[in-house]
Amino acid sequence: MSNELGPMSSSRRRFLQTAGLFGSVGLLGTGTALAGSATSIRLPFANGDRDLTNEFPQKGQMILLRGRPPLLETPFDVFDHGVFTPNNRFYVRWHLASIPTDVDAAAFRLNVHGQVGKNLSLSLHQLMTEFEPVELAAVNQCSGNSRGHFNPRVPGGQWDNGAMGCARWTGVRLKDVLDRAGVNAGAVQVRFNGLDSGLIPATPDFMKSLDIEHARDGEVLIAYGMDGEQLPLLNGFPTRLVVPGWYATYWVKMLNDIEVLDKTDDNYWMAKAYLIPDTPHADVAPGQSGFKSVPINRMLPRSFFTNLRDGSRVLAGHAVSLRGIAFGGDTGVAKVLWSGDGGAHWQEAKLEQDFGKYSFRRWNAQYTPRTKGEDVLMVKAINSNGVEQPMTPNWNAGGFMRNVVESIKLTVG
Ligand SMILES: Nc1nc2c(c(=O)[nH]1)N[C@H]1C(S)=C(S)[C@@H](COP(=O)(O)O)O[C@H]1N2
Ligand SMILES: [Mo]
Repeated sequence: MSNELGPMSSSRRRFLQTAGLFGSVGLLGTGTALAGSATSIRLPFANGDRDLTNEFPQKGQMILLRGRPPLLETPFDVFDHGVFTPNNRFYVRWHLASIPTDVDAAAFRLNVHGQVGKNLSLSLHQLMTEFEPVELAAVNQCSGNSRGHFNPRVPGGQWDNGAMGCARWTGVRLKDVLDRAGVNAGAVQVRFNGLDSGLIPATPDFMKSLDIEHARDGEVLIAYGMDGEQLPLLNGFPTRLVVPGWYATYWVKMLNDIEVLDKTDDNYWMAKAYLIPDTPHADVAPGQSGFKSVPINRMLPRSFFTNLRDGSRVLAGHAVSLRGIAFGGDTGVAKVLWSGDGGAHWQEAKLEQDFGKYSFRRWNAQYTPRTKGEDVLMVKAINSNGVEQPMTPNWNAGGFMRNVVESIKLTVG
């Protein structure tokens, strides 16, 4: 669902008024949470002890994986509260240590250059007034979401399942901006770069590229709004790319540079990092070699319980509501199935309101545990391309694209 917004003058005005107001906000979390609240959390894998932090600008309580550059995970209970992840609980992931601590919205320019008829240097005001605004609900999920569950373990950010979130992104079509510049014949890819950089020049700048057809598909957005507000600084203020259905590594934040290339991008972040095995679900055996690698791309379907977790207690003979979220990956959710007996029998869950094929979809079901002891509950999503979550998890050395039917063990008393 790519529903177009009506006039947005009042929110645009509000955006422009508040956009310049950031003072210097500290990006260096110390990992201490506010007194009186929980200060730590144990994620469900070995070495899963984490501090909780309230110390990052525009962020509420988050799980601290690393302070600089920040890796902040969304505590999973947040996903029980609705389809859309609140901006102040939305996860944060940066690669490079030098991130602007404030951005002057009035001076900001988005530059478009390379294989184009004319270079553009667009102010935020131009972006917001000279192109048709569109809004799209879409899941932003890190390629490494759930990496902490990989077995054997792999290096990289040891996320639980909270390196994802869903928001209504407001912005303009990348296609419209490229059309204004006029893409030359022979264009092959479009490269995106943001305001962040490494501390030393030798660190490869973070840049990602999309094929020209993908960049011009009308779905990829340059977003300046997130759930009706400006983007939080840590989620890419003032503009970020939104690539519906694709892993978040392409969703370049603080986007200020777009370059149309006449060849396939060979920069480090496309050619060396974020490569996956070119196998179904990017799945290989540990130690396996000799397979072809390709840049990570489309997401897979996933589903989760949000109101119960491993170890929750329920009463025999009493109905329990099950609630959760699902998403279809690169297309919509067709079905969510759940099992109360470890996968022997499956029933269809009720799907709640549809906010579009790239959005989270809430689901619910009723379940009555019969006998005291333990019940293993499972949930799986099937997307509208017929892709179904597998019973055994995929594996690759990068810890990318974790996908498996989720299960939780309940104590029935
Ligand atoms: N400029 C810039 N954009 C970036 C990154 C980055 O390091 N720099 N990281 C990418 C990766 S790998 C992820 S997972 C998402 C995270 O988006 P979020 O922090 O808004 O949740 O941002 C993407 N965009
Ligand atoms: Mo990521």
